[in-house]
Amino acid sequence: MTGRTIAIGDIHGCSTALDSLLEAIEPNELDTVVTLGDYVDRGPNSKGVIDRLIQLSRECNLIALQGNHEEMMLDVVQRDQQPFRWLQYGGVETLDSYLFAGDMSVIPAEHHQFFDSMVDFYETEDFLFLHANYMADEPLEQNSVHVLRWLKLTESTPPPHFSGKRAIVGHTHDHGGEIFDIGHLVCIDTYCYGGGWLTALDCDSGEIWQTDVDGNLRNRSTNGQ
Ligand SMILES: [Mn+2]
Repeated sequence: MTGRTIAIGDIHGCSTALDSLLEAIEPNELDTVVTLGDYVDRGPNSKGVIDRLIQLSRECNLIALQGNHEEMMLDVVQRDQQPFRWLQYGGVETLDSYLFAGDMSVIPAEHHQFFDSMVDFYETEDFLFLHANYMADEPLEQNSVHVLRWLKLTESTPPPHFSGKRAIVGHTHDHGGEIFDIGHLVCIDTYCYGGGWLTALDCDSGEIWQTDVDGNLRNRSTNGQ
């Protein structure tokens, strides 16, 4: 018996949405869950999101990708860089969630272990998973971090990847909160923190789960989707 392969889009501190989403999905030890990055910043409880993802890693096979927001955070909390850029892009909310009072020791060792476990991409027989974007004619391992973590689909929408695999990505949110699906590429960053949804996609069956920032599950049978 093989498990499901489920991708989860940009969470951005929306821990209540994540809790409800996982309650609906009920991941088990046979399932692979690929979180597409951007766990922290902007939303209300980044610390709670990381706590829940650590718990999730004990419930299923969790593959956690690194988003550009984790890169900005780790530049500050692990690499001692100037905080201005990160704070401008939502880091203030993240530090608040850790009850930051001037000392980075508020970030538990377990969280650093989680951050250290993040990968830049994940690939299966049928799918490519990455945070932001890809170069269609290159294997993912040759793609730059700039492309994989930062390049918006609005700057460059790639043609099908040469591997023939379908790409599942986040990072470029739709202001209307809807999934962007052009066949060879699916973006499931549906803007939860800004009034949209947190989206999970079962990549093989096409089943979709969505929750809002308050944890309400979207009823997809009555909305014509
Ligand atoms: Mn991003």
